[in-house]
This record gives sequence, C-alpha cells and structure tokens, in this order.
Amino acid sequence: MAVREAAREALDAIIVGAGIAGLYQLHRLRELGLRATVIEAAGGIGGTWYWNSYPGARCDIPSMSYSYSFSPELEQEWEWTEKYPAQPEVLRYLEHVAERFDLLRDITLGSRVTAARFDETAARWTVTTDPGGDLTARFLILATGCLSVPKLPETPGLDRYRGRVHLTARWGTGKAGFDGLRVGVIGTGSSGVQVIPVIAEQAAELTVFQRTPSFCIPAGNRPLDAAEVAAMKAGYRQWREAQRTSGFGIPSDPPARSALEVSAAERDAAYQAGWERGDLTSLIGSFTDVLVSREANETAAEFVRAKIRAAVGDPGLANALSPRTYPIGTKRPCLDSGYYATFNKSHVRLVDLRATPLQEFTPAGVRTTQREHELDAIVLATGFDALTGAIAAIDIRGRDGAVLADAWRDGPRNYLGLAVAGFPNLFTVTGPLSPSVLSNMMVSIEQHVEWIAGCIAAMAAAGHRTIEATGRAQDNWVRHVAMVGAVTLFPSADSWYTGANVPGKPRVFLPYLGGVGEYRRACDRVAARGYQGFALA
Ligand code: N01
Repeated sequence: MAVREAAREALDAIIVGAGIAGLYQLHRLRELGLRATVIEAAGGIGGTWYWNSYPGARCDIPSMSYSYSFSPELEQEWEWTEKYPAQPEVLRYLEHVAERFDLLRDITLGSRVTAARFDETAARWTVTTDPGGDLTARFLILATGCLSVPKLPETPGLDRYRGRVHLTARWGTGKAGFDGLRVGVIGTGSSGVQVIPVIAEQAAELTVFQRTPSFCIPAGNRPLDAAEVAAMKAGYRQWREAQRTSGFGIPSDPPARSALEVSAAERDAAYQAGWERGDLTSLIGSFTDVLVSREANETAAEFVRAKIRAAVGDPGLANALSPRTYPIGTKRPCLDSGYYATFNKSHVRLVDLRATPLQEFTPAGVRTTQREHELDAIVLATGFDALTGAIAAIDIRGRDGAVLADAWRDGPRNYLGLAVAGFPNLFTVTGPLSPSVLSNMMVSIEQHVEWIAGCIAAMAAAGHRTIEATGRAQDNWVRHVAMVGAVTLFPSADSWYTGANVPGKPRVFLPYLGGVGEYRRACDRVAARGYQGFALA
C-alpha cells in the first residue's frame, strides 16, 4: 500500500509502528496541533498484539491495568472480560481506541521503514518507506516495540523441511488447526508455554523441544465479575497514580523482610500466598532479597520446583521441567494455564535439548543427537531479538552520517532510553536502557509518549529546532543503568534481557531496573531543568 498522500505534506513527526506506543503518540501529537503520520509494516494496527495471534496468546498483566489511562472516558466505557485478556480481546481494544480517537486516517499499513537520514541543514529527517518512497519530518519517533523482531533457531536445514512451519511471533490472521497431526514445538518461554497446552488438545502427538525450562506460576485466569470491575472503575484514578509511582507499574506492598531471616514455614507461607495470587511479581516479590541474593533466590526457586514435582506425575519429567541454570525471576517467568498438566498426557513428549541437542531440520522433521523426530508441523516459539533488534534493523544515519547500528555495536548507548547522542530529534519509545520490559508496558509507554510530546511542545514554545542528548549525559546514563542492574542477579542469566539469546549480540543488561516511579521522577526532573543533559539549538 502506498504511503497516504496526506502524509507527504509538511510533517512535524513520523512515528514508526502502530502498536500501543505509536497509536498513543499520534493522538498526543495531534492534540498539540502537530501533523504526524504513522508508518506500520503489518497489515493491521496492534504491533505485538497483531503478530502474536497464536492459539493461547494472552497478556500476563491484568487487563484492567494493561490499558491506556490517558482517557477517563475510554477507561469507563471499555469492558474487559477476563483477569488476563486473550490476544483477540487486546487487539479489539486497540482497534476500538484507533477508531474512537480517529487515528486510522494518519496510519499507513503495509509499509516498512527501511532507512532514515538526518539532514543537518534542514534539521529534518528523511525517512525511506517500502513501499512508499521518502517522507520528511522534523521528528522521528521509533515506536517499534521491544519484542518485534523474531529470532529463528540457528539450527540448519529449515528450508528443507517439507511440513508446515509456524512462528508464534508471526502467526498472522489465518486459523491454523493441528487436528490429528504430529506437532513439534521448539521453545519454552512465555510463547511456548502458552501455545503448548492448546496445541496438545488438538494434536495426535506433541513433542516439546526444550532447551531451558521456564519457571511458571499459575495464572488463575477467570472472568472478571461485575462488582470488581465497578470497584476498579470507581477507583481508577488512584490506581493509575499508584501504577505510575510503583516499581514495575503494578502497585504492590514492598516486602520488608529477607527470605533468609524468617523460618522455612514462614517463607513457604509467603511464597504460597504469592503463588495463589497468580501473577508475575507476587511470589518473587515476597522478600527483599529474592532478586539480589543467590541463597534467597534459591528458596523461591525450590518452592516452585516442588510445585512442578507435584503437578507432573513422572518424577524424571518433573526434574527435566525444573529450571536450575539461572535464578528465578532473572528470565521472565511465565503464567501457566495448564502447561505443567499437559505433560501428564500420554501423547505429549518432552525432548531435553541439553541432553540431546538439535542438529538439523530434515525433510521429515528434526534430528537431535539422539534420533530423527518426524513431524507434520513445527511451531517455532524461539523468541525475539529484543529491545534493539527493530531499531538496528533500520538504516538510521544521524549527524555527520553516523550509523546508529554502528554506534550501538557494543550495546545500546542512549540517554534515559529516550534519545541518542549524534541523532538529533530522534526519540525511542520504551527504548533499551529504560524500564520498558521490566514494567507494565502500558505504564512505561504512556510515560515516554507524554514526555516526548512535552519535550516537543517545550521546544516549540522556546523556538528550538533541534534537541540532542549530550555525549556526557549519555555516558553517565549508560553507566548508571549498568550499575543498577549489577546490584541484582539479572545480568547473570542468559536471557533476552541481556541479549544472550541472539548469537553475536553484545551482552548488555538492556532494561533499566531503577523502578518506573523513580525513573519517571528522573525524566521529569530533566524536563523541569530545561532538558538537562540535552543540547537544544
Ligand atoms: O521468547 P523467549 P518468547 N534451539 O526468548 C528457545 C513476552 N511475551 O517469545 O532459553 C532451541 O522467552 C529458548 O531457549 P533458551 C514476554 O515478555 C509475553 O517465549 O534460549 N531452543 C526459549 O525457551 C516474554 O518473556 C507473553 O535456552 C531455542 C524459547 O526458545 C517474551 O515475550 C506471551 C533456540 C524462547 O523464549 C519472549 O517470550 C509471549 C534454539 N536454537 C511473549 N532458540 C505474555 O504476555 C531459542 N530457543 C504472556
């Protein structure tokens, strides 16, 4: 589809991506009276919620918290139906938002941004779209998502395989059935853990290829009842404020005690309470030191391993499903809707790839070091080139022709996760080195979008043409993010948080762990001090 003609008129901003971030950024810039356009590669809006439409896909943050807070009317009129919304419901919500705020007329679908070049004389970005050609604007805002570039397995021979191949991260809009098929799923992160129980209900045989097991906590998903929805809606304003000032964008009482200073019975009671709450943070957040002390962490990890042993009938299988190679919480935990129970079914098999690694795809299936597995369909749930992948995929050239991917060769460098030295008038929404994926994304996206809009408005008021992070502010921020991460166990895990899941990617702890409340205050302080750490011209 060609880029909308209206988009070619003098633009103030080009927004890349029509997911949660891009939609809200467009709305916010329009409110300032600016001309903005959104370029989206997919055939529909929704970003991650457009692509990840695999069976079982569901949000792992409660629906009433995983929603925009900027419009009290929207908040009151939309009716969430479940504690954790399934992908179709989140996508319907985003489509409703796009219609309600008349966003679609400034969104071009089916066009990919391939390159962007800053023209220093004109102080404008020229953005190349395919199809669509070039567009120019004063500001370039990357709302490209943290988990939008899929990572395929490194195993050779996929092109030789003759069966069906599905990628959870590119499921698309078609309905794929697995009735009576021999299916293999590769990958047991959040996507694998969600898709496996659903495919198991259809397939004649399901083989799960696991390299690293996940810690899974029961989701306890259920329909929302009218009384709790009404109570939440009545107190929404206070709840949103609590989200904004919390650690992870999910209000909770901070723990007061170390896991090592209480009796084993007290500890287990606390973990059990967290387990029963059915969310990502309660169990791990039971004590002050689960994410900073290996010994404390092991108590939580062992609590969950005992639950796996209780859920899975075969002790050998339970053992293989029990993570032991990284501290609990340092890879994103998963919410379980029937995952462990699936392995009690006689037609479901686990292949432990640590014991028998994948060697190659064959025309009939996959071969491990042990044997060939014949499969009618293979589902790849092998994750993403997270946080930096979508940004590095665009050929971005800033001042003096500097290439962003080169500047980030040893890991991302930016200021506040929002702006990059040498790349004026470029912003990243929930970029690397901001709280992003270690927070409720809705909260972090809204904060960034509002900060960026505020910055552009302040520039207009002061008559500035460009804004650019200084090298010094950037260096300090990169150091600070690494320092805060290093206090925790997170950097020790081979995870997508550290880039370790992508061969050759530099190992850098990518999200900022200072907490969304603290981080927001830091960003607001920067703005209040006349954009301290930025050069304005
Ligand atoms: O990806 P992952 P994901 N051979 O990277 C394995 C969000 N999300 O799409 O750990 C064999 O977590 C890999 O093994 P290992 C959420 O933030 C949210 O599942 O690298 N296996 C791992 O098991 C989540 O954390 C929701 O050893 C290979 C799996 O594939 C993030 O997205 C739902 C392999 C990848 O797991 C990413 O989740 C879905 C290979 N060559 C996603 N390469 C919800 O809201 C990789 N693996 C619930």
